[in-house]
Amino acid sequence: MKCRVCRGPAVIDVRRHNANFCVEHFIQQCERQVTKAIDAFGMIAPGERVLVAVSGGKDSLALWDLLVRLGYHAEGLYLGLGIGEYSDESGDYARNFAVTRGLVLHEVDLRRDFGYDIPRASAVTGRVPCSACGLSKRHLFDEMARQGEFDVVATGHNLDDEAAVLFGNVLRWQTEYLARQMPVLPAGNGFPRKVKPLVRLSEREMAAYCIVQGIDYQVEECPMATGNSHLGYKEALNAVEDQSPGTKHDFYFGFLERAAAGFRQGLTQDASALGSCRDCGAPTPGDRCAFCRLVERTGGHHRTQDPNGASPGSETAVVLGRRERS
Ligand code: Q46
Ligand code: ZN
Ligand code: ZN
Repeated sequence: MKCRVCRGPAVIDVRRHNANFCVEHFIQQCERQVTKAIDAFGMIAPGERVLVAVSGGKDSLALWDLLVRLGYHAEGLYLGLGIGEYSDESGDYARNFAVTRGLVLHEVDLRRDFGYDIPRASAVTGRVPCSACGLSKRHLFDEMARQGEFDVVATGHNLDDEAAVLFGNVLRWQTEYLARQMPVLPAGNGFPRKVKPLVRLSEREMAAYCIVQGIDYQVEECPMATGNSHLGYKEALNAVEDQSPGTKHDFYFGFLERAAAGFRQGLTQDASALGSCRDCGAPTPGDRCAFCRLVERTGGHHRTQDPNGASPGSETAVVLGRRERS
């Protein structure tokens, strides 16, 4: 197996590109795919401040690493979800990555800062854990982006994730979701832009990227994901991809190029201006945002005072390493 670029010994085959790469040219290939996604969808402009949603898994750490390599100002935010050992370990991977590279990692811990965790939120709401988890993540990433003056929040969703979500949405013709399934959600109404720079790279490539770059990551998946229908969709798509490499890419990018605009036309736009949550100040159509209502239902509390003496309501952040402002 020879590298397509230099003919040296290859370490990975990427069947959908019908190509093999050595370490150096595989890293370049990953950088090129991220650059291509960023440029094609206008994800990040030069000089913008990027907040990376860091879970401690391969995708988010590879994304952070790639953005920094490409010269972006990228800081991380890790959320402690309180999901047993999984959370303890994933936090260690995120911190270790930041410390060894001298990057800034912000940290919010649901139990410490708000007095609840995801298992408790799931129990009191009677809904699947991912529902309270998604709500908490969206709220806290948006809040950190506002308070830290980040222009954009970047998440590590890769091609397999996006194709699986698309597959699920198509199977049930979830037209509202199809209208919103984009690699970029523009900023608006007090919310930051959301981008997915890994959409041109697969899960396998991200695992390989971490290995060749010496990035230690949490290999275990979240235990709460068991039974999640997306895992089944991924398996189904993998079976098709195996037979016919490139199908996942064509499915997802074909949708973006040829079908997504049609779904967006049917989207009902709510142009009404949002007010501010009376407890946390987040933009919300009601009096209090969904996150503050969730915290109350769990018997939790508002953010605890920053031990470093920052003003109430400001980010309780553990900042590691060196802070560089560009
Ligand atoms: S962390 Fe949270 Fe995921 Fe775990 S509870 Fe569900 S949403 S599965 S990416
Ligand atoms: Zn090579
Ligand atoms: Zn609120």
